[in-house]
Amino acid sequence: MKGMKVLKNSNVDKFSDHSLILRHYANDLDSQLLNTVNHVAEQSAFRNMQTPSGRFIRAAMTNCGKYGWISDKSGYRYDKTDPKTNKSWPEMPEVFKTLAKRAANDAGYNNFESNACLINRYTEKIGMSLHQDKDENDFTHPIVSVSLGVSIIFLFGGLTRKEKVMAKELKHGDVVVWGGPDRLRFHGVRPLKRGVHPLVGAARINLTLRRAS
Ligand code: MD6
Ligand code: FE
Repeated sequence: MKGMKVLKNSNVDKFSDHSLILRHYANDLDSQLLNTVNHVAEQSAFRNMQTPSGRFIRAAMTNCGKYGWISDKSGYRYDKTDPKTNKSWPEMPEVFKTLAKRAANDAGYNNFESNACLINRYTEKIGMSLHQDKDENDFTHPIVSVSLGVSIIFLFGGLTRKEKVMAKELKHGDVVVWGGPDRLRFHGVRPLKRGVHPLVGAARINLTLRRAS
C-alpha cells in the first residue's frame, strides 16, 4: 500500500505501515450488522468445523457471499456451497460489502470488492490460535475484519511463527484492515474473557471480508 490516506488519526491505531485498526469505525452500523448476522445464521447456521487432524475449531463459524471458507477432514478451502445445507451460502449483504469497501479505501486499498465473509462467534474461553489466511487465490487483496460484542485481545505476528507478536485489544465496532506485505502475517485471538455486551450478550462476533477468488 502506497501511503495510507487515513481519516482522523485519533481513530487509527497502526500495527504497521500496511495494517491498522480503525477504532469504533462500525459502531453506527452495529445493530444493522448484528441483525444481518442473525439473518445469515438463520439460513446457514453457526457450526464447529472439523480440521484435517480431526479436531474441532472452537469458534463457531458460518459464511455469506459467493464463497464460504470451510474446513473438514480433507482440508481448508473456499466453496460456493454450504456443506450443511447443500445450498449456496446466503448472499453477501450490501451493508457488509459497502462497509468493507469503505474501510479498505480509508486504509489506502482502493476498490476492494469482497466476495466472501467468514463469520466467527466466540464465547467465554474460546480463542483462535496463530494462523495465516492463505486459502484465497490472490494475496494482493486486503482483508477487512469487523469486531462486535465482547472485547478480545488480537495477536498480530510476523511472516513466520517465530517472530514477535503484537497484542492489541479489539473492541465493539473496531475494524482491522491489512494487506500488502502483511497479508500473510500470523495472527490469532486470545481466549475471550467473561463479559457481556449489551447488544451481543456474552459473545464476540467477528466478520472477515475477503476476496476469495
Ligand atoms: C478474529 N480474525 O478476529 C480472527 N484473519 O476473530 C482473523 O483470523 C483474521 O481478523 C484475517 C484477517 C483479519 C482477521
Ligand atoms: Fe485469520
